[in-house]
Amino acid sequence: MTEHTDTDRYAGTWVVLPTYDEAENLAGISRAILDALPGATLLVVDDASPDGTGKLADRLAADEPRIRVRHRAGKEGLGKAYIEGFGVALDGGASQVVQMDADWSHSPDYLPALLAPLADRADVVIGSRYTRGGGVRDWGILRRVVSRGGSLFARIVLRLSPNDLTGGFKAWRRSALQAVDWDRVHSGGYVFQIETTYLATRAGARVAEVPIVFKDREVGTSKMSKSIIIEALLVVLQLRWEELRGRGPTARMARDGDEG
Ligand SMILES: Nc1nc2c(ncn2[C@@H]2O[C@H](COP(=O)(O)OP(=O)(O)OP(=O)(O)O)[C@@H](O)[C@H]2O)c(=O)[nH]1
Ligand SMILES: [Mg+2]
Repeated sequence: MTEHTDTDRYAGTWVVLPTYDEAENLAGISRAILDALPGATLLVVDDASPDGTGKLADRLAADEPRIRVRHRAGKEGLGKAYIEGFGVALDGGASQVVQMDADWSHSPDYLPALLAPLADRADVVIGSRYTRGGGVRDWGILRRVVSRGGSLFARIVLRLSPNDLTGGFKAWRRSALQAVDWDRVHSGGYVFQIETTYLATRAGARVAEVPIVFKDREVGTSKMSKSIIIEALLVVLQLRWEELRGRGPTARMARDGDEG
């Protein structure tokens, strides 16, 4: 009866999948996610993709009750899509939530390993390229330096312990999502990943890393640009500045056994 056990095991697990022009990837990645986590709920958050990803998601959801779709009016960036998606998952009763990309960069094969530390030792788990056993495939030297350097910069400036702060493959306990003060998030774009790990850490969440090998997208278009890098540097400095001025986030994490 392994099937039954698996379903029980991932009931209450939600995977939030933001999409913008992922029509070529969505059907396959959705199937792979639900195969990896049989009892889970998959929430697609689509920002009115011009390529019809949202309509495709509706068709998939019509045939598969584990798939839900949240349509947003227009492209507002990854961060806004995630904040809305996390809210929907919490309202839906999620006990743990995964965030991941729809372009196969984050292999669904890692999902069980990513979730495992939530059972005991972590409140947030980062799928990490920069821990032993992790890595990147198909990236040129420039992209490697930017990603690695960005993580290192944020790690030093914000005094955080994870090695991979810019990756977007993460798992959250419900209590960790609830502990983050989402109104504090500055960034709509990619620095969102740094910011959320920072906010979770300051809120009192225990953060763990598990190794992943990141694969570059094969279809669709990349959105990395110079302005994204500059935004990341400025936001990291701003977070540190606010903290030095005594206006940083405060501990809000409820521990098991705490009241409330
Ligand atoms: N809902 C929504 N999803 C987005 C938005 N921007 C990106 N995404 C999705 O977020 C995930 C990560 O975006 P990517 O474009 O793959 O970002 P990346 O991995 O940094 O860059 P490349 O893979 O090189 O393009 C993918 O599933 C995108 O479809 C957005 O504005 N709204
Ligand atoms: Mg990508």
